[in-house]
Amino acid sequence: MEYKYLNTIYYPSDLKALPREALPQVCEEVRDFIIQQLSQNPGHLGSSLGTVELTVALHYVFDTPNDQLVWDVGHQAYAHKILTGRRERFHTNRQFKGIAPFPSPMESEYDAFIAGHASNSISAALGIEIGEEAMRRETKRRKVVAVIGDGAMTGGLAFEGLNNTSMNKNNLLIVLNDNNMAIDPIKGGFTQYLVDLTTSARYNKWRWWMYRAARKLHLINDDNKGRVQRFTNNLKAILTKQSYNIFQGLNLRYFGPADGHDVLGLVRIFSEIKDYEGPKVLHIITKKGKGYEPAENDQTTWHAPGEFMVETGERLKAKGGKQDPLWQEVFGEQLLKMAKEDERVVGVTPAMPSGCSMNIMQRELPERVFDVGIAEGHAVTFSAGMAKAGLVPYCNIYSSFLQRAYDNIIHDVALPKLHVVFCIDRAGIVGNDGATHHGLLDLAYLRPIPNMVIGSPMTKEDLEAMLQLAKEYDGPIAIRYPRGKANMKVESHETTGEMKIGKGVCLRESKVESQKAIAVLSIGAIGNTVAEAIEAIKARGEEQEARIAHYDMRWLKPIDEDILREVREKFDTIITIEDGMISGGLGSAVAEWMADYEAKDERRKTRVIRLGVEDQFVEHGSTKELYRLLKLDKEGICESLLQALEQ
Ligand SMILES: Cc1ncc(C[n+]2csc(CCOP(=O)(O)OP(=O)(O)O)c2C)c(N)n1
Repeated sequence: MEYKYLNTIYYPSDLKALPREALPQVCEEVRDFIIQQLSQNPGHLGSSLGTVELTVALHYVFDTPNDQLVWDVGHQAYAHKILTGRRERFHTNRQFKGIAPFPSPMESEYDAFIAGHASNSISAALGIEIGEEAMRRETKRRKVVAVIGDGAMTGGLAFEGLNNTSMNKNNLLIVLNDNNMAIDPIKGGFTQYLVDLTTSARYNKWRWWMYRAARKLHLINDDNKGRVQRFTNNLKAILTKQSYNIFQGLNLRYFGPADGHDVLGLVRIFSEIKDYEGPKVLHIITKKGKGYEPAENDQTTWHAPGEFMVETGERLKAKGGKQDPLWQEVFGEQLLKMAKEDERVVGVTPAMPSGCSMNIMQRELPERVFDVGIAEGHAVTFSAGMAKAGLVPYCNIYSSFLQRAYDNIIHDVALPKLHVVFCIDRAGIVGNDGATHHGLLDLAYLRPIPNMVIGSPMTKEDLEAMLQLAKEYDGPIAIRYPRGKANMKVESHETTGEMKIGKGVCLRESKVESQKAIAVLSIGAIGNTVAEAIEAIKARGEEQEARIAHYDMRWLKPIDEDILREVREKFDTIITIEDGMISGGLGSAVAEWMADYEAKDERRKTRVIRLGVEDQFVEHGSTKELYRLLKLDKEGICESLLQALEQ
């Protein structure tokens, strides 16, 4: 596509060389570029369209990469990538070996801090700001800017950052990008609060004008600034019958609300406030999906719409139909069913009702679903409180986001042994969202916690049964399942057995004696790939296939010791397979059990081969490419099994 300006912009220095009047046209071109690119190579569309003007203005005014731009979540940073050396590679965004899905300091010096998980930008930016001061750099003093959405602002970490910002001497600029949306519409006090703030915009304009005039007349200087600020805040309280706004109450200078789509206005404001001493907040109002009608009209769907036709707005993504539901839909339907049968059942989600399909229940029983904002720690402790009162909360959190709530799980749920059901979505490899979003650590981080029960279903039917069982189990219980299409019951399996906590199932017996045979123990949906690998071995020749037994362990904790005793008696070689870190999960559990057993009974050593993810962060790409990379796809598992059979 021919773009008058964009084709000449490689780095912010090229942008800065343009006259101000060119900026609205630059924005149009960046916006069009994002729409065209994302229609073919899917990604986070709505948020990135909403921040085009903001990004252009920031790079126009600030001296990046010396000045540090910290994006929160980073799903809104496509314009930033495009203007900072990655335009020509942008068609590889989120793809295997392509550019990273979120800002990554490992990829570009323009990405000041890692992003992907919400609400860390203020803390990180404040740390950089204070660190810079402490290091007393010879180089030009950097300015530090955090850009945070109103959704990410609902996270506790953001408030911790704000509070600390108010306590320290610093010059941090926080841009609050307020579009009144997260992925789903945001509810809650803070959002209403921002709406109220926005409606007092006229006062703020007046105050801003007065402030500038007073500064010019030297009526305000750095010494009396605080007092003047408090005076004007008091005046505002009298005029608008409102007390301080929350930012002013924290001694942060508050500017705005400003129109976040007026690029020239933003350039003016940034130029004006960037050198002001002290911490400050600029509140801007934007529209998610700005400039592309379908995205403006259905903001949740167009948060990450998949491929689409630009002209018609038709989305090309095939959704899971009735025959092959997504794991998420299985969860959503089962939760609704149980909620209808049992009044104690409630759903809790930290801002992901559509992502985890709790919106199925939300539509029918809205008062029984609690979307608590982007607040995983709170979601867990809130669930603990509800459990204490007698409800049965199904707290659904994506595996990688649950990392944020580790102590809440331990201290508030596991220790008092409260009946919270953790439904851990997006477990295993998630694909194009990459390293920040893979759910590879959950088995390892949950297993050492006393009182935890941990299960992972291999099929749709198993997930339903586990969710049902979890309702009757009176204690903390976690059920983890991946993203994507749910696997159906495999008819050829010898037995699927009744679902019981702590009981696995033998899916396939070996047909020959021990030394020559191997037992494969898997957990979760990856068991289906194991089954396919064994079928592939069978297709090559019956002899090898006859030497493989396959067990679906179903539960990591309590682990099925009957199975472990059985396989130890029958086999010399045991292979564990999981879609998580090798260290700490099923492989560790089995190896530890064998070591403990053999410490008491020296008769024979069992060889345990552990397959899973080695000690590394896994990059982005399609799940197919990544499972291939990790040798956890059918071919990889096939190879490992054949190798084990040969040894
Ligand atoms: C800790 C964490 N929880 C949940 C998410 C999933 N998530 C990604 S974007 C988003 C909404 C963010 O809302 P906001 O900050 O207002 O940005 P917007 O999407 O409106 O541009 C959520 C919940 C996440 N990235 N990190």
